[in-house]
Amino acid sequence: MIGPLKFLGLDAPWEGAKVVFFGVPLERTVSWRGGPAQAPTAIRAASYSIEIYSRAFRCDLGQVGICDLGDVDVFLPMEEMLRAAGEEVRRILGAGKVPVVVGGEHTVTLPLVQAAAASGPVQVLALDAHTDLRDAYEGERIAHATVLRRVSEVAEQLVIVGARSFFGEEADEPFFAELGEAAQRLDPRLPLWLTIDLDALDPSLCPGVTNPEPGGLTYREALDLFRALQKFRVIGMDLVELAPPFDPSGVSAVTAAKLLVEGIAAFWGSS
Ligand SMILES: [Mn+2]
Repeated sequence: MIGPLKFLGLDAPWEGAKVVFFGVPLERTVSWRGGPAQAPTAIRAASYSIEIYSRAFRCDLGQVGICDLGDVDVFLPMEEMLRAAGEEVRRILGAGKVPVVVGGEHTVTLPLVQAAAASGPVQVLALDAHTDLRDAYEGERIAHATVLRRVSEVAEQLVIVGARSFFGEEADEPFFAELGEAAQRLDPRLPLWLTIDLDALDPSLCPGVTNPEPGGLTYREALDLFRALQKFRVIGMDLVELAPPFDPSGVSAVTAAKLLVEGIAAFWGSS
């Protein structure tokens, strides 16, 4: 017999782990169609269909030391889910380890960045089709559509790549960068948090998201970006907004799992 699903089937003991994986199945402020609550389980299941070796970054993830803590309790009120996620990140960073967090809706990124910023200045790179820069959304200041506004208030710097859905004149905001200029915009002296909203990718390769938007990044472009980020000190990452019910093929969950493999290999695969 074997235990519950673990990301990539890997579960190093906490003591020796370098990367600590957990899920935040939050789904409370979605605006069109749901599903992100199912994402952590879907990503773990999909991870069983991919190899743990990254050819792109020449790394065997079996050697990295990855432990999977499971998920934050889905039945908690939203505020408590967010608080629990932040506390977990604080504990992981405090132990000198790397948090890799899967949502859930994009709102989960806020407590993660807050936790990272608690010990010093941090910069954030967001991959997102949407700007998520509203000040409030349906009366709420903390929601998936406001999350990057709130992050921008906590982070030393925010850079958004992949945005192609704007709600007004916010295109003039200073946060947006083209794929090729993202690395130049970041500060090499500051620790970096990477948040990946899967809708940044083109919906042809990742249709199972809450709000798909045509004209997105290719998988290879995402890997090129990871390569460009290798010279930064990436201290953690999250991946959000997978909506498994909207992709009966399951390929979106596989894409999500594979992207996590490549990210872990690129940023924490050596030394
Ligand atoms: Mn988003």
